[in-house]
Amino acid sequence: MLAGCSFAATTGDVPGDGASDGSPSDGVLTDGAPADVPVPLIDTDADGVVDASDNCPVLANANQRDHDADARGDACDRCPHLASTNDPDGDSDGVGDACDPRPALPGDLLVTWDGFYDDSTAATAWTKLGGTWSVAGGKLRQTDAQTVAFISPPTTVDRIYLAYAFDAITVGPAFTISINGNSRTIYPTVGDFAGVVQQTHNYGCAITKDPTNNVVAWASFGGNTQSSAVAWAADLVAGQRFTIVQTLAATNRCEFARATTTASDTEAVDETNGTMSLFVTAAAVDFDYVFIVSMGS
Ligand SMILES: [Ca+2]
Ligand SMILES: [Ca+2]
Ligand SMILES: [Ca+2]
Ligand SMILES: [Ca+2]
Repeated sequence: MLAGCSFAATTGDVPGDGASDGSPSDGVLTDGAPADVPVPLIDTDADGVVDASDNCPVLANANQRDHDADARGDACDRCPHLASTNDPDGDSDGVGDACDPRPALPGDLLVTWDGFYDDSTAATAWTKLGGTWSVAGGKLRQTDAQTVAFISPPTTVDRIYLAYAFDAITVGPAFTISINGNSRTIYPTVGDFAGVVQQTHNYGCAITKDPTNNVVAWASFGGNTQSSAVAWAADLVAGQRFTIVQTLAATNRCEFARATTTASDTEAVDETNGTMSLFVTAAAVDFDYVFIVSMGS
């Protein structure tokens, strides 16, 4: 016992060692001995959520959002839309291998992640053309099933890697519009165009319910050449979920998934850089998320 130290004779716990085994150095208040004190509640990132229950303990994220429900918050999840894919990140560029268009080459950068929560930037900052857009219930919703609708994030990227998921709400019927005096039938379609800045070419990936009622996934090359990647013998119907991943660099690669069925199509391109738009025609759709990576040159 130290002279003048009135509590040093205790055999009880002492705070701060992190142990909880009841030993004299135990920091947990369990036995009522004189040295017992409660373990301080540490909140390293000062976001109001103590470390022990914070899904990003060293990055402030008071809302604790975790889109893929893998217990890692969106704010520190290297693939916030794919569960349990934070690691590995082989090139250490902050984009997890599972969602990195170039997993062995550093320099890719996540520039847009939107889970379409109540404070989604899509509700205000995204550019909308046609359609009736809203953000509610964790979705970006377009509810006008008889129009041509576009929406674009306020993001321009060097080269585009794009992933998104959507659910069909209602589909079709097809309708006719006049473009430059020519009548054109608009079929139910959901997809994107990733375009080249200040040029006319666009490289898209989309699915369409075609005139034979099959679902066709296609890649658009140069804005006017379409090639069917797959014909799924099933209707695009309400309640179905689709995912599309587009990689636009030296090639325009489209990957599609509906339930367990996947398909892909690749078009050679010789231009890069651009913006992107989601588009919906003759359908009402909920987008669940959009994830955009800018690939380094
Ligand atoms: Ca915290
Ligand atoms: Ca945090
Ligand atoms: Ca997560
Ligand atoms: Ca990476």
